[in-house]
Amino acid sequence: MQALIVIDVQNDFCPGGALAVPGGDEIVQGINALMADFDAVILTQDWHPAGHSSFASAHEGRAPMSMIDMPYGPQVLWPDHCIQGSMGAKFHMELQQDRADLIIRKGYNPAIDSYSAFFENDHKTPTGLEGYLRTRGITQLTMVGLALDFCVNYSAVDAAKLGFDVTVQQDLCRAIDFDGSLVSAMDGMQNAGVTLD
Ligand code: VGL
Ligand code: ZN
Repeated sequence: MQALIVIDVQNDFCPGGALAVPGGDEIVQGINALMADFDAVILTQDWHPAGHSSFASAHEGRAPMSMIDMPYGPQVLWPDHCIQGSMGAKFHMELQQDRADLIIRKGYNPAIDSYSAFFENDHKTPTGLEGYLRTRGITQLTMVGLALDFCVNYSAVDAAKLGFDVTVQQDLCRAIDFDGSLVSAMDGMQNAGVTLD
């Protein structure tokens, strides 16, 4: 069983959004077309409460895109984005949502960010996606979406560590590319045994 996992194709990660990824909207039609090739389609949705601890605005005097040490490790402070129920948190209007078997939300814990679709950034707290995939007998995953160097990267590496057969289809991803993040993400995925297609 093969699943397509579509990571965070949401308005805030597309041009005009609060944390716009360059070209983020260019991948939508290609992702829609790919859905027919899979047994299961899963969408992930970054879903933060207002005042989330990953927002620079929640830390007095801190600028967006600066780093902070959280109890679970270093964390980039982001502009406010993907606030629960907001327009920015909605999927891109043209993303085909009807084909999705599961929509998994992440980043709802106010104290911990969650780039990965499998674990929060403490690398311990599960989202439940692993159990869903295993109970459905899904072993092969193809990942696409936003952003290649953050949520796609963390999701792909976690999935590979959990023993799934993981491919990232790069032409249907776009990156933030902040402070060397893209180069280190590509290295990390390669080392984890992710197939970069
Ligand atoms: C993401 C930064 C913050 C992502 C989510 O989807 O890659 N990046 N929240
Ligand atoms: Zn986020």
